[in-house]
Amino acid sequence: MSSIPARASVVGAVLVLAACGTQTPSEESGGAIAVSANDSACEVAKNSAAAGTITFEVTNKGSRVTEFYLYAEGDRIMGEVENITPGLTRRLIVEVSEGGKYETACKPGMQGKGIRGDFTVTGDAQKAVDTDEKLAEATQSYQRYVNSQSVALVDKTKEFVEAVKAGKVDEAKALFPVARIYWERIEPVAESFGDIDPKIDGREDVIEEGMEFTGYHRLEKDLWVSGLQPDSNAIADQLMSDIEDLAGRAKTVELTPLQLANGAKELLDEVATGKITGEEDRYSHTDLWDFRSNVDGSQAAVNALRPVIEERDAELLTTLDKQFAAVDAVLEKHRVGDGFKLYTELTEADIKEMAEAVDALGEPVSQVAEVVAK
Ligand SMILES: [Cu+2]
Repeated sequence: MSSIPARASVVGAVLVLAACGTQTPSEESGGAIAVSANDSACEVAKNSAAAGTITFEVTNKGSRVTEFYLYAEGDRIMGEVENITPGLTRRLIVEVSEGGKYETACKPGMQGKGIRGDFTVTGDAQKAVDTDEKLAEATQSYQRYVNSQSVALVDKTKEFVEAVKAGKVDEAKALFPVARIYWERIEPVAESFGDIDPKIDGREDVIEEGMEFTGYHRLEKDLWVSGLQPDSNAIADQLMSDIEDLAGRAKTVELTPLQLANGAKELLDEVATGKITGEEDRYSHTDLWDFRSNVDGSQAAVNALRPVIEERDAELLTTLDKQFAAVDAVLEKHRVGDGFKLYTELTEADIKEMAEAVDALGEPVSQVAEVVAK
């Protein structure tokens, strides 16, 4: 998850993700809206835009890693770019077909609610999926993926939660990374629903943000560090109901093709900031399971868009396939049986190699949104 401080700088794995600010804004979009972000300000050059495809070009002029978000009501994420390191410019392309009130946010240090600003979208626009059959098919195909993953997520989380509640610690520990596979594959979808993500996947750091520490990672801490607590069962029940809530909403979610493209990139940013650093599963060290799942989810979104990318930029598709295969090769080196080595068993060289492969994949994946918005 992304609203929680990620230790982007530990173990020397500071990743400089490829800048996509070198590309020129598409003519049709009437140019990008410049966003100047620093450690205490988030200046958005225009606070309104016509409905349709909206492009933001975010430059981090501060000293901390930042993120940029466009929110709809209820903090539903319309789009986000993460991991914007100081000096970097990155673009966010979103499709907003409904006029109304939205909010922009920069999150210096990648934490908290961020520096918010009002953003108005005027008029209404036709949805891309209503005018382009290939884009419509892409979103339907991804929708099927989300549905199948949510079904497995509910099943596996139920097994995990039952083991916790029965006090079967070893069984619960074995099920923890398995249940999370389905969660990590579709996490950007959860983020599009608003505040559900921190409840399910927040780290202990959420306490500093005034939230309760619940969900998978709270149970992870109980299982690996503190032992089951008097309220572990209640936390387990809550996790189960949050997951069921998510799965229910996932059935009817309507994603735009750009959300697929942005989600594919977000998942890789999650790998860079959360998994390669060992930050996410800090008690169990099962980060490579999450890593694998984030890459799977990213590839599923790219695969759904495949016919569109192939038609518009066949060369990009070749590069994507090559870089996904390269990440697979690096990751599979650390496979042990059905699972993976623990994060603590990796050498610095292993981590560096993984970071570089993810970095090299992030570059072409960040171009998918440009191609989809064409
Ligand atoms: Cu996560």
